[in-house]
Amino acid sequence: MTQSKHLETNTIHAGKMRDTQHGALSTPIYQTSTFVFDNVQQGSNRFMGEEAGFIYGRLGNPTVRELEQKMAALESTEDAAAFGSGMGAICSVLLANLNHGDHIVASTALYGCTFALLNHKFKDLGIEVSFVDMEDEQLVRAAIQSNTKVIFLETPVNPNLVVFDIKMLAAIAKEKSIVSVVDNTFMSPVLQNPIELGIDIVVHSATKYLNGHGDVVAGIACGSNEQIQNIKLTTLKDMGAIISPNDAWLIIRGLKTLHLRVERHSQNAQVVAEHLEQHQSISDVYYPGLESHPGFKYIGDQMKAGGGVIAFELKGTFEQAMLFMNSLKMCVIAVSLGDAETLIQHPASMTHSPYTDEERRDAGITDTLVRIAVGLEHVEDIIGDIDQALVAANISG
Ligand code: LCS
Repeated sequence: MTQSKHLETNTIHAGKMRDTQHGALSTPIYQTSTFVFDNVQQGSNRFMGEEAGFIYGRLGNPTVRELEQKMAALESTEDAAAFGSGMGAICSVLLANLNHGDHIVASTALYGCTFALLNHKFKDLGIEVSFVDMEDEQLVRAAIQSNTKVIFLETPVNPNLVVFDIKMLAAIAKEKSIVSVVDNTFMSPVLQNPIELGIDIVVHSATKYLNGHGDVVAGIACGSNEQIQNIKLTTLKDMGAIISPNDAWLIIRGLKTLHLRVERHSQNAQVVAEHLEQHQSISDVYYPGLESHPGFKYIGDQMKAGGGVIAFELKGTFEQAMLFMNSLKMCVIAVSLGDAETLIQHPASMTHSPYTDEERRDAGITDTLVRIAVGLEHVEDIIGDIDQALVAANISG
């Protein structure tokens, strides 16, 4: 495996298997469900772990393995496991580290389905959950119990872009011998490396920036050999949320341009956020790249830039906010983020609809909040489309 200290090189070369048979430059797609053994003894040895080699598609695949090794290098850790969705990764990581009677501390606002998993399903399974404002160290410390096994957070938070102090939270987790997990989907390894800041496991919805082209749903978990082995031998193997070799290949291809795409997403978003902030029709803009944002102090140290997602509130009514979105001509109304196309959505009725009204209020997700995942189009076209839609919605400010 060729590994460099430069992420740009690793997105292309790290984990790369060499096709010794034919010399293919592009990684072969091993579209197979099972692997043929030379004899019974070899099959038995592989099952017993006495011989390296592939066994069966749910237990591993060479194309998937390349993606995993590449992601381990990009997140500066030992190993990774790939999944069929971000939720598959999150659920598998958490259930590998939590049992009935254990407790997890999570941030108040999270992606809607992560929140639903913790607040609904885990509670039903007898796993205790505390949601805390992780900006406040004392609240986090106060939430920790003798049975706390995991701290879980997203930063920046989906959808309102709150930023947490990763180093501080990782230090608390270490001190208390709790496994720390960060969802790094919004930043990608180009902008943020939680493991270098002391976090144990990083998860991603690979559906977003990692793949980057809006044609795959997938997830990744990155961590120590011990952690990944535990996940692979328990929840990945037995719950089976695996990625297909074809989707792994698409992500390997997407990763080759990860740094270029994420840098441009972030540059475009910075320009759009600055434009929105001075626009008379907008009351609030939530984007960590703006000096006015409380997360701005983490830029440079914890995160290299603000990323590609912005949330904002219009000055008009709820109906005008909907009219604004319906009036866009180039930006499309769609959930997800990290794609070439600029995507706009309404968290309260879409990505964060699993929250009750009260839970959404507690998490700071208002009914008029709009989230825009800035794409790779020319930034003048993105701003032009937003401006004409604000005029069409008759939001005067
Ligand atoms: N974590 C974060 C931060 C996410 O934004 C998402 C999906 C997930 C995990 C789950 O990943 P998936 O299973 O979809 O691959 N976020 C979405 C969003 O904001 N719009 O649509 C999906």
